Amino acid sequence: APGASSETRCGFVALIGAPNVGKSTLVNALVGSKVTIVSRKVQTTRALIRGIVIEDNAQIILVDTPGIFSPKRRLDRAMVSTAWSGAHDADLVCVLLDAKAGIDDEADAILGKLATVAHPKILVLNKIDLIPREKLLALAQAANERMKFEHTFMISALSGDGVDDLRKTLARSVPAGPFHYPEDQMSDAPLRHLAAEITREKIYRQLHQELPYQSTVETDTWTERKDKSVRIEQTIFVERESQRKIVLGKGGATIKSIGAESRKEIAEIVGVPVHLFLFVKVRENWGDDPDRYREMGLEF
Ligand code: GDP
Ligand code: K
Ligand code: MG
Repeated sequence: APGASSETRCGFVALIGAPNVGKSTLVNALVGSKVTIVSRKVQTTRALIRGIVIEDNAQIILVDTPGIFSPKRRLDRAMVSTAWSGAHDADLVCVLLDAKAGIDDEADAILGKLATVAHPKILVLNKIDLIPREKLLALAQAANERMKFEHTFMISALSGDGVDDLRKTLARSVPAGPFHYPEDQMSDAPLRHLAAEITREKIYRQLHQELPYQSTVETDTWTERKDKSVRIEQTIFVERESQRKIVLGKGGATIKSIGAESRKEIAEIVGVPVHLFLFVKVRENWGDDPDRYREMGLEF
């Protein structure tokens, strides 16, 4: 029968790499829809987020991880160990390098530690739109001298160049077995979580100079109304009163514009009109509170 489990393949693919190499952009490009948020800011991705895509009768479950870097704060340590646990739990590991940055200290440390991960590995050189081809080949060679990669891809997650070939190879590389998720599911994150993440992305984009990354967003209520629209209430948590003022802006101008951008994007994803209500609250030291990481889905 079509779709019988003996003919299908299914597996977990972890995307590992330094902050800002383009892991989240690639997950969205492979899925073909936004399932995880992207920004120029490091540590945008905090937990393991799964994007799901079907290709050639294979269900590929992409695990977007927080970037790997030398952790100092407690939240940072939790994020880095979460990233590595994502690699150990996967069937396959995609190692991303920023082709322009090459093997810098961060990439060097990650490659060193990856040599101890037994799973098959695929090397992905991303951001090829930013460098000439000769440099790429030298980088591919240098990385392949460090350990065995099953394949090497040179892609631009941003433009989509090379992404289809990578998806096809992933489909062939995951193990035989039945699908883990329904065929139409693109993410394991509930919509209310994605909606909160989208607001966080807009905060980062508008306030990347002024606001440190200690802010978090929660969806408090999600109510479907008779006219098919959705009313969503979210709270933005910051650590200090001064940060609350920054998020609000003069006369509430900043939060208004964050809300407008977020509402537009959430509405595109849910496909119905959205009424978004944002609140800003100060919650001191949440960055050091282990219960907060648990709510965000981090392991530590
Ligand atoms: P992550 O931290 O590894 O998840 O990286 P993100 O996906 O958040 O991307 C970090 C930044 O790199 C964002 O500004 C992206 O738009 C940018 N970026 C990602 N992929 C590419 C690419 O292929 N080319 C270029 N030029 N920029 C990219
Ligand atoms: K980022
Ligand atoms: Mg990310």
